[in-house]
Amino acid sequence: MARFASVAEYSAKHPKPADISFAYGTAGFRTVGSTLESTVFRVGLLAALRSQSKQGRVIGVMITASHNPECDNGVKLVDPMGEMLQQSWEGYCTRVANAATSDELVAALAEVAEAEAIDAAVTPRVVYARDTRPSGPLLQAALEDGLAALGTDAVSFGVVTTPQLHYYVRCLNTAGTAAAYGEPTAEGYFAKYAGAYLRLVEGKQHPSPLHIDAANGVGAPEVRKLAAVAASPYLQIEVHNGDTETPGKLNSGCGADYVKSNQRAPAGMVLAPGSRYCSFDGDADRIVYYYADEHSTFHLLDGDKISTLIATYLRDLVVAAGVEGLQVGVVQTAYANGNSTSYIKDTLRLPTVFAKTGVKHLHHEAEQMNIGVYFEANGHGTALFSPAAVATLRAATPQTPAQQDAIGRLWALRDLINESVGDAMSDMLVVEAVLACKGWTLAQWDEAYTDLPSRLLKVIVQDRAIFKTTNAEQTLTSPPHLQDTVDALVARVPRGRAFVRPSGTEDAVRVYAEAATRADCDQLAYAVAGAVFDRAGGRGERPAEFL
Ligand code: NG1
Ligand code: ZN
Repeated sequence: MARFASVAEYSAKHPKPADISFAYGTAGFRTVGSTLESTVFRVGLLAALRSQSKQGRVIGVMITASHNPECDNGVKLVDPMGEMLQQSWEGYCTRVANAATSDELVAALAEVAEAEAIDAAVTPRVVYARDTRPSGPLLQAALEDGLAALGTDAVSFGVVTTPQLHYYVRCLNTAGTAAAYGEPTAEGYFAKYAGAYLRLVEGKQHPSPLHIDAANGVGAPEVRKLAAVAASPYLQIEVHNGDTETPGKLNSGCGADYVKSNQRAPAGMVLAPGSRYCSFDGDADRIVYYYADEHSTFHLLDGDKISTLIATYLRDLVVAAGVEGLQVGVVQTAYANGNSTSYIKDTLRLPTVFAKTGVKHLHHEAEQMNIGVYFEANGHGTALFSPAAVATLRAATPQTPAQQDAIGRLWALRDLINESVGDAMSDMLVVEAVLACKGWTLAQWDEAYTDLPSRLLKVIVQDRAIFKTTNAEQTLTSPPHLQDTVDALVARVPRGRAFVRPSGTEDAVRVYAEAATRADCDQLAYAVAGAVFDRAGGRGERPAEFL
């Protein structure tokens, strides 16, 4: 096919490793960085086709492996409004990545072009970026070959956070329309979020400094730039784990995932009681907060706590605005702490739904809501104002100065929130703004509810594909009868809850458990993990720490 005439020649420079098969999962392709060259090259080809299928609208490509170890890398496509790639294309990506030869590759591309009735005359437009990983430059070069092979009009944004790239894509595709999102430049990004932040906090008490663990990733330089624009005294930050140069440091003993999984402070940070802390992950799309109390006990404010904080503030503003027709809802996954769900339902009295793991699922559920707040417990999330909510706000006629103030704050919050994707820097500013408006310390925020003890374990099995789930991934339908075993174990402990699902990003099965006490929770988690191990040919040591 003439349109793919150059593909074979370029592809020869990036041969596919024969013994590896790739899958486009929850977070795109993600595995050991040194094995990904052919895949990233092919993602360049796919990005071009995706852009052509969208009549030349700009598609994004991000090279990152987020919170995963430094030796890993990954690549994902960003759709025109800055959202995750439409699910129906994930299969194409997997097929194209696994074509064994150049001929097969061209055939796979031709299939996509035909299935999507792609017009070859459209010039594809793609923007791309990467995080700080050492394998990034080589993979970027492979991506550039893929883009060149299809004559793409391509622009690099260099080394930026994942949400910054999502922002640029949305800005480029909405420029000059009623939905214009902002300037597609670094200055535009910082000005938009810093400006909205200052509109919310001006006149409020100045917050104490915020200590940020940047996971030794791209968030470190970027948040420093943000702070320079947002300006003291409303945002004073101190960046820790900001070394993006020394090999081996990215996400090592630090970052949001480490802090959430281990429920402890990152390496090199001693928490002073009364001080305020947060951690980003390696590509700065996740954030968690934490502090130490006067007994130096560690307290985590995870994605659930951030979600309830934002939902509370939005609900208060909606009431204060006195506008009919605005309704806040919350989307969680099964990993949300049970007490956060009860708090949203029983105390905040807001509607809440469960989505499958992976932000694209939460995002889609939140889009169904009037104002939808969504977060994964690990700190990845944001909020969305539906077109209906925006129209209601636009038509509102405030009767009092208080109502006018509340409506102004809702607009400012909407500007402050990165609606394309969860964004650690934007989320941080939202949290800082809400805390400043409420005059709350982290401990006061933490008082909303107490987390039930929880435990997340990983079991390595022969073939995780045999694990199939339903009910927002909370119930196993395969292997047969394993769910009955889980149910029986759960029934034994007060407030017990546990579920098993295959990871979408790692070759492992995840086991989550919670219960009224730490001892019961750990007992339950390890009993379920043991059952999974026995039933599915577990690898390594049988999980049995607490039995
Ligand atoms: P998997 O590996 O499918 O559990 C993990 C996270 C998700 C999401 C993705 C993408 C947990 C339990 N799982 O997915 O929430 O963030 O990575 O990065 O945190
Ligand atoms: Zn991330």
